[in-house]
Amino acid sequence: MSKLVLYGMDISPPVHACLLTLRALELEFEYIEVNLVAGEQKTEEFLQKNPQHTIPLLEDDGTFIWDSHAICSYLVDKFGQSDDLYPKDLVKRAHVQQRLYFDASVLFMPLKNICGPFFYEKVTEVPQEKINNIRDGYKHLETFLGDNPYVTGDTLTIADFCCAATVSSLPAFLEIDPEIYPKITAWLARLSELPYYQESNADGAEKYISIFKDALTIV
Ligand SMILES: N[C@@H](CCC(=O)N[C@@H](CS)C(=O)NCC(=O)O)C(=O)O
Repeated sequence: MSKLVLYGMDISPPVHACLLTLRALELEFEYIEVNLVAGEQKTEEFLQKNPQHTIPLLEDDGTFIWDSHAICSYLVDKFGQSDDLYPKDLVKRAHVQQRLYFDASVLFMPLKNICGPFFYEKVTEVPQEKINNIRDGYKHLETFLGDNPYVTGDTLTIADFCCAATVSSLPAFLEIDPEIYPKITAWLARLSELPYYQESNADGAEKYISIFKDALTIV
């Protein structure tokens, strides 16, 4: 059995996606905290492991994999007892991948584009356009969910973990109004029933949101 190490930080949404996947698969792993605000991702030692200086970073017996979407896919492919969380069927897999890319680009980048300047340059003014980008992501996700319990249909997959990890932290910048987004609201409530959800995602998301409470001005 490989020795897995996850490098992360408690408030990082993509780290939460990896924690959800690791715990769904009941895998043992070591967790190493990387303090981004202190710049620990830019040390020579970390850059050797991930020159893109991002967390999450997974170490599996000397192999380093970064980007939460790549990590979650790898974990299910390598260690999953079944392919439920990341189907091998080409069409089903394509649908999961579409949602993963949607998370990486449409959902996550608007979050990073606000929190990066806040943490590293102490920027507290947020242009309305950045909030509009988050709203666009909510609208698409609400449509994708339709009448399905999960983002790709009837089955829980890593696409739910990745999208939920981001979306549950985005209320730091834009509330998810249950009247406007009933499907997203119900989906997050459904995921929150997973036994490992609170520890893997909700605690960190609550902490993330609390950091931004009353800290930003939309201009
Ligand atoms: N698409 C990447 C995003 C990773 C990312 O940007 N992580 C942030 C923390 S949430 C980070 O490491 N920021 C530090 C940096 O970019 O230097 C993923 O899903 O893993």
